[in-house]
Amino acid sequence: METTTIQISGMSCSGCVAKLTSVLGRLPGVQSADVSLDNGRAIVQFDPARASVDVFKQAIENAGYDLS
Ligand SMILES: [Cu+2]
Repeated sequence: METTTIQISGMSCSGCVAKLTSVLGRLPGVQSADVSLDNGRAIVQFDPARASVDVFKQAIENAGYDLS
């Protein structure tokens, strides 16, 4: 497993956190997604053979948030 931290801008409430946690958590190869509103970031634990940071970033943007 690998862990990556992704900075996200545009989250404004716990609903955003729940949405992104769900979006990231559903991606193949993701073991856990820990999204923090206060820090504006997601910490994702994943299997590098099945998932990549690029896929996470794309999913975050598709959900309507920006990468900072
Ligand atoms: Cu929100």
